[in-house]
Amino acid sequence: MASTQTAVLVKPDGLQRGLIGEIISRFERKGLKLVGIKMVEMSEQMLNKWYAEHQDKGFFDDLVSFMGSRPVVAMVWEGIEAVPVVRKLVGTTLGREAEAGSIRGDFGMSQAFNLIHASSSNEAAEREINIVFDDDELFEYSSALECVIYAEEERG
Ligand code: 3AN
Repeated sequence: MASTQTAVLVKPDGLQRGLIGEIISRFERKGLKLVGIKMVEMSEQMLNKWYAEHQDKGFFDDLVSFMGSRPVVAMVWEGIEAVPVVRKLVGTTLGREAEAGSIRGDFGMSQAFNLIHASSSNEAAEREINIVFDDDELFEYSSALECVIYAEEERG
């Protein structure tokens, strides 16, 4: 099975809450592979592209101004079915209803301040990765752990 990539942003509230290490650690422990990471202040132009599907929603202006208010930590994680795996680890949008054990379920109470963004599809992941990362900021490397994380037939 082929590995795919997904984009994650630890939002300004996640940074303020000191959750960067906790979040990275959860993805590492799951068996996902980190292939890109950087701290970035998202410009209005980047955010308009990033949240294009929400531009008609009432919360759009607040969302863009919140996401641009402080830096975010952007990451690209890789693995088999990385998009749904990461969405599951992140939990549903509203923190106070998110499943216990998920990042939002364990650390969040809010809908607007829900700590983290994760791509919702492979197409969204490709688009989002291109907004934040240049090609030379993404890394291909072999992971020493891969042979114990996946069975041989899964690695293909
Ligand atoms: P998710 O991040 O779970 O995929 P989306 O795509 O529905 O959620 O929403 C994108 C972002 O917009 C959310 N992460 C959240 O910060 C914000 N948002 C969604 N719904 C609301 C709302 N009703 N009020 C304020 N902010 C919202």
